[in-house]
Amino acid sequence: MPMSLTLIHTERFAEHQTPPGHPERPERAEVMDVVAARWKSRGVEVIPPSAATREQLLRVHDGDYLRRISETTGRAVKLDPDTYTSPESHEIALLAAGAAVQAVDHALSGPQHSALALVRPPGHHAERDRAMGFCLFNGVAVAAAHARANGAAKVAIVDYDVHHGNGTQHIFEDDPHVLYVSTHQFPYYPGTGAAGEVGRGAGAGFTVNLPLEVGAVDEDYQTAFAAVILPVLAQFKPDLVIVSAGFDAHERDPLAGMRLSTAAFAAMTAELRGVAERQCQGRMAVVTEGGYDLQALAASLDAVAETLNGLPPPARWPRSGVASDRGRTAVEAATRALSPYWRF
Ligand code: SP5
Ligand code: ZN
Repeated sequence: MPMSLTLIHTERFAEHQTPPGHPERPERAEVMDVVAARWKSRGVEVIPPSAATREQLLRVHDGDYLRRISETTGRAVKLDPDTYTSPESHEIALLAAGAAVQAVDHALSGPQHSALALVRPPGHHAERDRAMGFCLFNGVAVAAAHARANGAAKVAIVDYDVHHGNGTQHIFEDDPHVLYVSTHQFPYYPGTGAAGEVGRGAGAGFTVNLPLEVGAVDEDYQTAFAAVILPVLAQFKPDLVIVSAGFDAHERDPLAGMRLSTAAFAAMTAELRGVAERQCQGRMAVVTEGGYDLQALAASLDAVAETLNGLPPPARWPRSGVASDRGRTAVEAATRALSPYWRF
């Protein structure tokens, strides 16, 4: 069945400024503007977000932390060795988290509804009480908690940003209703995401980490999807799929050392769309995270939107032709840690 795609975006995302030379720069929002305008001209609905509410944010952040961030309004503040505010950042970060919530609302509003939120700043490093790694509010976590509060019994978050989403993992690590799955370069910033981190207490087994050695190629990610991610998602049976879509595992990205092609982002999106169609009538919300090469970001966002719009395309994994066992190594570590919880 054709899928109806909605983009959530506002040109105001460029108002969050970072210091000169910082990779998470406002030009990233200008790329998102161009992508949104292109899809709008092709008939896709583009809607501006409204700010996440205090009630929505409090599901995953501490009240004292919300106050600390709100006190940066009107000021340029260094929150962390690589996380900064400009005078507008608090307001814009509220819009970014609100956009993730709106993407989820759209996805939950009917069958075959998918949404792509084009946002900055990103969110997946933000902890309950701490800004980190360019992230102020954890928009995907806020959106997943919003979905749970609005009738989704089980939510799957898949995070293919090249960095491990420490904040998202920690916020849901004892929650069996929110599955967190991450592929990431490892060892690398922020240091978390070893295969042995599988969740805690009632959430044991509901954190799935695929730590990949630097240099991983398209085939390594395909292996991780085929051997771990798709089998776990099929057994979990989510009511909604949320994607933390970072594009910094792209071969052009200046921050990290992975070698994904643009087509691999389309393939991952197609695999996850397949999961959503089999498990939850196509309900799927994709929210941007990192991705610091502007050309790679533009091309990859386009490829993701293309994959979500209209008829389902087959997942066509590109071939790099590079011989690599990084995928197999990650799969072995993950299946060893997770075999008490899932069938592989
Ligand atoms: C969302 C996202 O992609 N965030 C990426 C954050 C990457 N940060 C790398 C930081 C590297 C070392 N940080 C120590 C700061 C010393 N100035
Ligand atoms: Zn990242």
